[in-house]
Amino acid sequence: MSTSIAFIINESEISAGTRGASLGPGAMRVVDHNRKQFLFGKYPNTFIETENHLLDQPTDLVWGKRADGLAKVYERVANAVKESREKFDFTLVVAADHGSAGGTIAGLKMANPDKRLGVLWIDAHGDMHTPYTTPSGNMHGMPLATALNEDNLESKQNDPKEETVRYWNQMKNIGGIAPKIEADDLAFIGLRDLETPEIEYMDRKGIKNIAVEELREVGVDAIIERLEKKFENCDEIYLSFDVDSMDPKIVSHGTGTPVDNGLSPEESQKLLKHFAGHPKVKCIEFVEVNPCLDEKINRMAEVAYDLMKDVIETVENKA
Ligand SMILES: [Mn+2]
Repeated sequence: MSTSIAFIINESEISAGTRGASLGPGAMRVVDHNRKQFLFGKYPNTFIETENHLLDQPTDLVWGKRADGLAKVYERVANAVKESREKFDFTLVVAADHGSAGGTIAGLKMANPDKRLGVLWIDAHGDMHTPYTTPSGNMHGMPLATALNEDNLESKQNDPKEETVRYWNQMKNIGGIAPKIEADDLAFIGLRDLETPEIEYMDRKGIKNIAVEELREVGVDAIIERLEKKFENCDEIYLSFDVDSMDPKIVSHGTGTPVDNGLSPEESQKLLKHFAGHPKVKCIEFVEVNPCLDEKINRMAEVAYDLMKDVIETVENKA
């Protein structure tokens, strides 16, 4: 019996600070076509309806920009992921910006409310901001706080208006389950651009980051071993791969918020292949390819595509 696989394509870019990530999934399809792999055609594709038209208008939700639209996208992503999780062995989410990944986590939890869900977040950023702490109001920096049902009022910086808070609470409570994950079951690799409220939150909760230098020093295998222990008591693991976890000087700057000194594609590949083959991993997400910002034409999409292909091949050979 082979493993059943499905794609969810989410072109929502309303929570990023820069436009263009909505073209990321398409840029990866271009690579697929040019390489004559036809991977996207091999498995069912579900497209998420976006609210990207809201970007053609200013928003007055300063500390949670376009939270009205993102709340709708969350709901759609959560329902699609839930359904896919119930129907298929493995779901590959190819998304634009990282903002709606909280919807992915919600969907996985909604499919199995009694299961303990672990999250491996490979990213340059912590994505644990809230409307109360964000310096920018860009909601792609907040998906993990929705999953954790966290306002982080201890590190409060802003006074979001009532409407923003209403949509924020809606996102935290999707599926009637809050929180979706516990801080103990969250692991980070590659964080190197964190703001004070996020650092304070991590310190309070004892959440650790595996820095790029540390990973390089001890080796990917030792990191995998550590993560295996970390997720020992989780029933399921979701892996979210933000391409900005990788080094823009090695890959390209084809992503909204590139940060120097990131992972190499080889290190990323080793991590992704291990977890793609992991029996507890049922969903992996790729996010934040932005071909509009790519100084090497479509390089970021090529690298992300190759990693995604490795994931699919690994999943296909999973028992
Ligand atoms: Mn991210």
